Formats: sequence, C-alpha cells, structure tokens
Amino acid sequence: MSMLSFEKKYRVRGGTLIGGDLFDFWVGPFYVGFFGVTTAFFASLGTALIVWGAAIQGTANPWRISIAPPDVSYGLALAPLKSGGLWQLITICAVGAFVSWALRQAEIARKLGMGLHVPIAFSFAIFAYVSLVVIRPLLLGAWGHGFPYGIISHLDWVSNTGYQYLHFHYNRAHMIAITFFFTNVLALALHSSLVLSALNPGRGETVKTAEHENTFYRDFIGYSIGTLGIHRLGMFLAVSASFWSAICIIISGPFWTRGWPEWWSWWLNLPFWSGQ
Ligand code: 07D
Ligand code: 07D
Ligand code: U10
Repeated sequence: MSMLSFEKKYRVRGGTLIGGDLFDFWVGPFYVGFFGVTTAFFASLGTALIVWGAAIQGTANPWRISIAPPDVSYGLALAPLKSGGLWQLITICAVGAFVSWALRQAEIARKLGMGLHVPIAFSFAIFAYVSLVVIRPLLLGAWGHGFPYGIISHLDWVSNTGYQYLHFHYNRAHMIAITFFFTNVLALALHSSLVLSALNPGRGETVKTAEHENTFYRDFIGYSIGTLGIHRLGMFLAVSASFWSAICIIISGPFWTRGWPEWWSWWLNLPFWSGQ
C-alpha cells in the first residue's frame, strides 16, 4: 500500500488521551493533538527564554550561550530571573515539552493500534534528564546542583562533577551504564550489518530471507536470537543504558559523598586477601 492511501485509511479520529476531538487533526505531515499543542507551547516558550537569556548574557554565539542554575545559597527557593530564575523556568518548559512529546507518541501509537514501546523507551531518556535537574537537586537541597544550559558549559559541569568524586569511572552504576552503551553499539552494528547483508545484495543477486539471517548466526556462534528478539534486546540495552546513567548520578552526592575509588574499600577488605 502506498504511503498516501495508508495515511488516508489511518488518519481518522479517535485514540486521543485527552481533549477528545479538539486537536485531533494534522498540519502537513505532523499530527497535532492536545500534546502537540502543549509541546509547541513549552518548546517555543523555553526556546524564547534561552534567547532572552543569551541577550542578557550579551552573546549570539551558540557555543557560548549558557543559562546557569541559581547559586546553591538559594536552596530550593525560586530565584530572581537573572540569577537562575530563567534556568528554573526553562527547566519547567523542558520537562513540559519532553513529557508532552512522550504523550504525543502514545496518542499516535494508540491511533495506529500499535504498542506503547516508543513512548516507554523515550521516557527513560526523560528520566535521565529529570534525574540531573530535578531528582538530584531535590535530594541535595538546592537547584544549583542542576547542569547549566549551554553547549560548552554543560561539558564543564560534567567534568567538574566527575572530579568532585575524584575518579567517576570508579562509580559502579556508571560502569554498568557504560557497558550497556557499548553493548548497544555492538548489537546495532551486528544487526544493521546483518540486515544490509541480506536485504541489500549486489546488482543481479537475490534478496535473502530471515532464514539466511538466522542461519548466519547459528553457523557463526551456534545461536540466533531471531528477528524479533534482536529488537527486544536492543530496546532492553538502550533503556538500561539510560536507567543506569540516571542511577549513577542520583547516587553521587545524595548517597555517596566521598571519592568513588573509596567506595571499593569493601572489596580490598574481603577476608580472602585483606591480610596479604
Ligand atoms: C543525535 C539527536 C539530535 C539531537 C541533537 C542535540 C540542543 C542543545 C541548546 C544552545 C544524541 C540538540 C541540541 C537542542 C542546544 C543551547 C542552549 C542525539 C541525537 C543534535 N546534552 N553531552 C552533546 C544535550 C547532558 C555530554 C551534543 C541535551 C548531561 C558530553 C549536544 C541534554 C550529560 C557531550 C548535547 C544533554 C551530557 C555532550 C550532542 C539534555 C550526560 C559531548 C548530543 C536535555 C548525559 C557532545 C559539545 C547528541 C558534544 C554532547 C545536548 C545533557 C554530557 C549539544 C539536549 C548533562 C560529554 N550534548 N549531556 O548527539 O559535542 O545526542 O558537546 O539533557 O561530547 Mg550533552
Ligand atoms: C540526560 C539526555 C536526555 C535528553 C532528552 C531529550 C531536545 C530536543 C530538538 C533536535 C542520558 C532532549 C531533546 C533538547 C532537541 C531537536 C529538534 C541522556 C540524557 C530527554 N563517561 N559522567 C554519563 C561515559 C567520565 C560523569 C552517562 C563514558 C569521566 C558525570 C554515560 C566515559 C567523568 C555524569 C557516561 C565517561 C565523568 C556522567 C551519560 C569514558 C568526567 C552524568 C549518558 C569512556 C571527568 C551522566 C544521567 C546519559 C549521567 C554521565 C559515559 C567518563 C562524569 C553512562 C563512556 C570519568 C558527572 N557518563 N564521566 O546519561 O549519568 O545519557 O547522567 O571515559 O551526570 Mg561519564
Ligand atoms: C525508525 C525505524 C524504522 C523507520 C524509521 C525510523 C527508528 C522500522 C520505517 C525513524 C528514524 C529516522 C528517520 C532516522 C533519523 C533519526 C535520527 C538520527 C534521530 C534524531 C532526529 C532528528 C535530529 C530530527 C528531529 C526533528 C524533529 C523533532 C522535528 C521537529 C518538529 C517540529 C518543529 C514540529 C513538531 C510538531 C508538534 C509540536 C506538534 C504539531 C504542531 C505543529 C504542526 C505546529 C503548529 C502548532 C499548533 C497548531 C499549536 C499552536 C501553537 C502554539 C500554542 C505555540 C506557537 C508559538 C509560536 C511562537 C510559533 O525503526 O524502521 O522506517 O523511519
């Protein structure tokens, strides 16, 4: 079925989570819906506030724009606009836009009668962001622990925060997250190259089937996870990477205040080798 006739069949009312028929229409290729309007609202307001912050800062250079959170002395209070209040408003807009985006994915999936896997996957990215700018600052008692909104300045924050714990690589949850990120890349490389090898043959050769794909891995490593299974694995690896990232930063400060290498002293004190 061509794309256009498919769209005609599925561009019908219903499946919305809120607002009934109110915003149940398309603008060009985009589905609008209630959450499309809230996304547009939060995203344009948040962007306008960043532009305003840049104007106050006096720079138009995208690499130098930086909207900093309030000083930690403000604690969890609202700060004046020019001393971190803007960051607080932008954070509200960002959370509003990201959550609206996930709910819009859910509405579109419901309209199409599909599963909610896409919004569920995206919600793990939102969780990682919220852990950095809401959960951890709340646990530490000050919005000042959030990261600044700037291309270079947020890198400074990551580096400074990392060195506050002496050697962030010794954070066990960081190790798990990194392992999931690396495994995710390996899985995508194995999957994408396998699919291309079967479905994108040289000129004059025939396209191969899923049986060929299964047989390749059975011949190679004795087991094939299957065409559906590799996507289940991919989703698991991807959401786990975000999940353990969120955990690794939430525990840094609220639950462990010393250097991460010190956390491993229990390992050195194990009875097997502690006396040696
Ligand atoms: C390819 C999908 C497209 C998205 C893109 C990003 C903006 C920002 C804002 C001018 C994979 C669009 C960018 C809207 C413009 C202003 C004020 C996604 C793809 C192309 N980071 N980070 C980047 C964000 C954090 C870290 C690049 C966002 C944490 C490191 C881009 C967030 C930590 C490095 C960017 C966020 C952290 C980067 C490329 C939010 C831990 C790099 C991103 C909302 C996660 C790399 C100069 C990319 C770089 C980089 C955006 C959060 C660490 C500017 C939106 C605080 C170490 N980050 N980041 O491709 O080159 O993502 O930085 O949480 O080395 Mg970051
Ligand atoms: C937070 C992004 C969410 C994005 C959303 C959407 C828009 C719209 C519009 C394009 C989570 C945004 C959308 C804005 C755009 C259009 C149209 C993703 C988020 C919702 N580290 N480290 C991590 C590695 C070191 C440190 C995570 C590696 C050093 C700190 C990951 C190395 C020190 C923090 C990771 C390494 C250090 C991290 C990041 C290597 C510094 C965090 C991924 C090889 C000296 C952060 C939750 C992530 C974290 C984090 C990897 C080194 C410090 C596991 C591979 C030793 C302080 N590091 N790191 O979280 O966990 O993505 O954040 O050396 O805070 Mg690390
Ligand atoms: C996958 C796959 C698969 C496929 C695929 C894909 C995964 C099985 C079948 C998909 C993968 C790709 C295409 C590959 C490339 C993708 C990436 C590398 C990922 C990264 C992506 C990007 C960098 C692109 C990002 C682009 C985006 C997000 C689009 C930006 C969109 C907009 C600006 C519009 C958003 C729409 C909204 C908000 C809702 C509708 C709103 C409108 C149309 C605007 C009008 C607004 C209203 C009517 C509301 C009123 C407005 C208000 C209240 C405010 C207005 C104020 C103002 C100031 C303007 O597995 O195989 O193949 O393809």
